[in-house]
Amino acid sequence: MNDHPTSTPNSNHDAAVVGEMNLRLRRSLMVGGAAGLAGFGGLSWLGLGQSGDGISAPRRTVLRWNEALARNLLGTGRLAPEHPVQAAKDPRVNGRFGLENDFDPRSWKLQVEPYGGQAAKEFTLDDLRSLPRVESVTELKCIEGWSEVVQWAGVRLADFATKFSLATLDGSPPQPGGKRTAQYVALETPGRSYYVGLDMASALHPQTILAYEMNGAPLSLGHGAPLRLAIPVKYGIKNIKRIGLIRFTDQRPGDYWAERGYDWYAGL
Ligand SMILES: Nc1nc2c(c(=O)[nH]1)N[C@H]1C(S)=C(S)[C@@H](COP(=O)(O)O)O[C@H]1N2
Ligand SMILES: [Mo]
Repeated sequence: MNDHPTSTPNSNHDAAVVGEMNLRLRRSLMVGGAAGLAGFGGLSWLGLGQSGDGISAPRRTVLRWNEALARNLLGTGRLAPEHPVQAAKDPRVNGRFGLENDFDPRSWKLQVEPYGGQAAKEFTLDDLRSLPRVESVTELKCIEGWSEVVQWAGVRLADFATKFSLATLDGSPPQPGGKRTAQYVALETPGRSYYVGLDMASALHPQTILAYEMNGAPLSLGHGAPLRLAIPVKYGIKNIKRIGLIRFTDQRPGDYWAERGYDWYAGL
């Protein structure tokens, strides 16, 4: 498996990537803003001004519009396109935050902090392999402008959470938006050099996979061995490699790239 480094974690790289991301974010906000205003008959509507919550009316509309868009994409039955397995290729190794340190996959265990302050749990790769295996061939889309079709194999994050009662207070199956279900999932590399936060609807999406194989082979270290996230309803930045910890929580988790100017949601 090709494993050549294409990005080095240094400040020049950081600055370049943040610059590019800010540009894209500004563009997407402009598009969102225009669409939000169009629905209200154009700029004359700007005159409506403030309402009680201190957010100006046009801005509030954009927020609502973004929420509505997210709900549409995540509504029941909305899947990211699946591709024929023949279309799958090895993506470049992109992003090595949290992969720098010496690491022995054999002594790795997945740490989990279940919802509602239940005792922390540990899982081995065999624990994960004992759950139903799913395969999915989806596009990995990097915000830097490239994408690749990749075949993933592993276990649905939803199946994992359900089987071990990780995301609800009473052991019931998790429901996004449900009263007893955690609102967010935090995922971190061992040592937390890289970390992502997910809304529950995206985390429980049927194509969101804790992956231990890529393109028919165990993950290489560069692609996140022994376990990474494949989440095709999000950009590449959320597809965290080398997961060390998963936490189910109502506190919106920190997110490496969101803290560097990029959109926290990062959905497609
Ligand atoms: N631990 C970790 N995971 C990460 C990153 C990273 O820097 N560190 N980069 C992300 C980004 S920006 C992308 S596009 C994908 C790339 O996955 P790949 O290297 O398997 O192609 O990994 C994501 N997961
Ligand atoms: Mo990326």
